[in-house]
Amino acid sequence: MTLPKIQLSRKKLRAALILVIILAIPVTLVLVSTNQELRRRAAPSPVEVNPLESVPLPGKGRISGYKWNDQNGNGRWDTGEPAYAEGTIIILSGTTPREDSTDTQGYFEFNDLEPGDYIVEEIVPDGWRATTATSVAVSLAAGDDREVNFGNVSFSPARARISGHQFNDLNGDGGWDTAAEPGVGKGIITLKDSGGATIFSTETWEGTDLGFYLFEKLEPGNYVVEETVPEGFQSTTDSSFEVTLTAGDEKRVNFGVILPPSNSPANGRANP
Ligand SMILES: [Ca+2]
Ligand SMILES: [Ca+2]
Repeated sequence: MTLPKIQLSRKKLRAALILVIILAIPVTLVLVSTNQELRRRAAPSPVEVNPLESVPLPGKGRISGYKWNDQNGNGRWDTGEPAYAEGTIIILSGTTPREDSTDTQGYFEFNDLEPGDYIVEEIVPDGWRATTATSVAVSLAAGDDREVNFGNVSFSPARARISGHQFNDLNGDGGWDTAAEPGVGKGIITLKDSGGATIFSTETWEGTDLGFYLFEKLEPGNYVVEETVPEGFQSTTDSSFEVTLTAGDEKRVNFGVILPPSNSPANGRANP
């Protein structure tokens, strides 16, 4: 038996192709929407109470959020910083506190809450310190959906840190006028031991907290922190500083640079 031959004209083929595309559009839209939802959960905004899109049960409200490992301790959830799993979050209302643990995404939630005033509180584990407020007041109206996030950083009192910025010292005075002088991203800062051997080099940040750098989990001792002056710039501070760290210290060292020609004074001023 031979099957009947199906012959389609070019016109019909084109029409069939258009039909397939039209049918595929709603599927694509659903996939995009799902991806956006996943991204929202994976990268929430830090430390603010924001109304979300989803709606709790009629007449009720919801408070949810994340706890994250604020590895650089700056109070913001930066790209690459992981969630904090199994943290404890408590919500207090009158005399009936409720408790939840963060899941593997660092997420917690309190659903179907009566409208009213709540305090959301995190328990900071041993060996960690909070980098955001540990207690946040939330006023919940019917239908409200609020987000509260908590940052924690691992902190051993026996370890120490050195952090700071490379900044564009626009007025060339060697000091960082933070309101008017932006940081300089992609600068290179190097940590050396007291003998001058390089321990580690890092790039200053781009985007949020422009120009920031950090060396953490350092043993107490003597170090040298040194900048590489970005191409085209010259220094308005010393380019190298000796730093002595004792247990638990956090020392800040800022480096000023400026684009010549300018009225910048001679190099070699002391770090403010
Ligand atoms: Ca951070
Ligand atoms: Ca300045």
